[in-house]
Amino acid sequence: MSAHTTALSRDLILYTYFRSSAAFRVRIALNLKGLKPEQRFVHLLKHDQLSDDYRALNPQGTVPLLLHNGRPIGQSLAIVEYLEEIAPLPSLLPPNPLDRARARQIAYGIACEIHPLGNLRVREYLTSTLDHTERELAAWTRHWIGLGLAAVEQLAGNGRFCVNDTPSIADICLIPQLFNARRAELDLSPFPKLLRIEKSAYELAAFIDAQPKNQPDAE
Ligand SMILES: N[C@@H](CCC(=O)N[C@@H](CS)C(=O)NCC(=O)O)C(=O)O
Repeated sequence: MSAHTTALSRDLILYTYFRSSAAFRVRIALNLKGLKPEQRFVHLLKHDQLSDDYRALNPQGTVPLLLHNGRPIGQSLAIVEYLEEIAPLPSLLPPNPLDRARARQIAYGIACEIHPLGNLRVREYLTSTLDHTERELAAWTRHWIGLGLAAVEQLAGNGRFCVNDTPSIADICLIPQLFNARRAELDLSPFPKLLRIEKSAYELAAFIDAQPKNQPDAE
């Protein structure tokens, strides 16, 4: 860690949950930038995210949340873009504007189109309020992840990562979404490019160390 990242890390606190794929994104970004904030754990299944104390920090009641000198920032992609501004290197956005746009297109496609449909509160509403069965829930989950990943398979390039050969915001979103896809037992064989990118990602400590199973609150 450089003197800058050591000093900056001391000012940061990450609210996280090991299995949260949105928090997984931020953990990858922090690792790529060499930042090691204090972590505070929000147990989603115990609904810690809905407590008054937590909602006072993040009215959206979701993880991740980053505190910088006590100032809260919610939404994983807002956090990643903030990290990019306060610790620009290595950049998580490709240098070429068209490549940047593609990286953002993939990232938003995952974070805005795929992920929300499988979120805990959506799942709880489907089963508890609308009385859908676990089987229907599994079909719902696989349907939306599969549809979204099919588009990402088309959008990804032929390099080691989604856009060229360097990890970007696109890979930061893709790798956690593939983790969710595996949990949902989705067949990933129709997505050879995505599997190749996943292999490249897990050659890097930044991605390995951010995995749910490697978190202190993992169960
Ligand atoms: N778009 C948000 C999504 C955050 C989010 O939904 N996080 C999930 C965990 S992956 C969560 O906290 N869910 C709590 C709930 O649904 O009650 C982001 O990117 O930060």
